[in-house]
Amino acid sequence: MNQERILEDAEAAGIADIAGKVFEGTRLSREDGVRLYGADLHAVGALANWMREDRHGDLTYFNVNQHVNYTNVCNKLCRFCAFQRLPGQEGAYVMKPEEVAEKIREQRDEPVTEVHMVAGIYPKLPYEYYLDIIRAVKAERPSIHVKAFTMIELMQIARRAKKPLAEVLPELVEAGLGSCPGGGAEVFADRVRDEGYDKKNTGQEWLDTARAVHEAGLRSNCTMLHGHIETPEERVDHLDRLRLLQDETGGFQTYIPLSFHPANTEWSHLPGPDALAELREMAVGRLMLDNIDHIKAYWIMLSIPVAQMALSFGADDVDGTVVEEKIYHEAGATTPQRVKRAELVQWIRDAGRVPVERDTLYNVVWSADEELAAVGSAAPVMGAAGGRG
Ligand code: V47
Repeated sequence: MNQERILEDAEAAGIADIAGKVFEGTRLSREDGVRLYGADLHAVGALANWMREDRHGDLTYFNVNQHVNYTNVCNKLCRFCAFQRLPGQEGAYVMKPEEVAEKIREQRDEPVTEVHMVAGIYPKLPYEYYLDIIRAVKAERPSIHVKAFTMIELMQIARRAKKPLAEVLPELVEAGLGSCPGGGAEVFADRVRDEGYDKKNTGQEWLDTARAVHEAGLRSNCTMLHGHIETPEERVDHLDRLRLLQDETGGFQTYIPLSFHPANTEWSHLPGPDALAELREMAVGRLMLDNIDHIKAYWIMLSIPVAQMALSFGADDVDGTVVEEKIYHEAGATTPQRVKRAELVQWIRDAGRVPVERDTLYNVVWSADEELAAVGSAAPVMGAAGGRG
C-alpha cells in the first residue's frame, strides 16, 4: 500500500500524526504507543507493514532449529506457566547431559543450525551441569549454534557458580554458548510481577542481565508476554524500556510478542488474546521498537494462519522448525510441535513473502532472493543505536 493510502486510513483512525512520524523516521512517544492500542487495527497494521517493507521488503526469515527444555522443575511458581513442576511431582524431569545429546542425535539427519535450550529454575543443579549440557550439544553436533538460557537462568547459573555474571558468561561461551533467547521478560511493570510472578526476577533485573549479556559480546532476543492482566500503559512501558536498553547496547536481534495461553495455569480463568490482539501486538512492537531489526511471529504460539497474517502486520521472521515444544503445549497450544523446512518455505510463499533461511545471527543460509543469497548476510552490526535502517 502506498503512503497516501496509508495516510488516508491513518487520518480516519485519528493517528495521522503518528503516521507522519513513522514516515519520517521520528521515534514514537509513550503516548503514541498507548494510542496505537485504541486505534483502528487495519490502520495500525498498514503502518507497521509499511515500516516492515521499508526495512526488509518482502523478505521473511526462518531457521531450522530444535528446542530442548532440559528440566521442567522450577521454584518460581509463575501463575501464567503450565510447564513447571515441583521436585518429585508427577511428570517432573531433569535431563542428563547424555539425554540432551540424545535429543540432538535424534535430529542428525535434519539440517538443524540452532538449538534453543531453556528450562525451569531448579536450584539443585550445579554450575558444572550448565556447562556440561552445552558441551554435550557441541560434542554431538559441533556446527550447531547454542542459543540458551533466559536471563533468570543466567542469574541462577551465576548464583550457583558463586561468581559475577561477567565472569560466568565467558566460561559459558568457552563451553559453546552462542547467544541467548528472549524469554522470561514477561511484563516488566512491578504491579504485574507482584500479582503474577513475584518470585521471579524484577523487570530491572531482567534488563540489567541482558545488558551484561550484550556487554559480554553476545546477542540476545527480547519478548513480552501479553494478553493476561497487563494494561496498554504497562505494555508501552515494557516496550520503551527494551528500546532504551537497545539504544545503549544494540544487542537485541529480535523482538517476539508472546501470546498468553491460559490452559492448565493458575490464570486459566483469563481468556488470553484473540487473533486481532495478537496482530495488534505485532504491529505495535514493530512501530515502537524502531531500533530492533526483526519482529518475530512465533508460529507455534500464533498458529500458522495467524503467523501468515502477522507477516503483513510488522513481522518479518517466523522462528523455526522447532521439534518438540513443551512450554505452550502444556498450556493448551494446539499447533503442531514441528514443521518441515519445506512446509515453512511454502507457507511463507503462500503469504506472498520471500523466504530466507537464516542462522541464529541472521547470516543467510539460503534465500529465494538471488541478490541476498549473493550477499550472504542480513546481520545487523552490534553497537550503539542498534540496527536502524
Ligand atoms: O519465558 C510461559 C512464556 C516463554 C506461557 O528468543 C508462556 O527466539 C504463553 O521465550 N502462555 C518461552 N507464554 C518462549 C520464548 C521464546 C519462544 C520462541 C523464540 C524465542 C527466541 C523465545 O514463554 C517463557 C514465558 O515468557 N510462557 N508460559 C503460557 N502459558
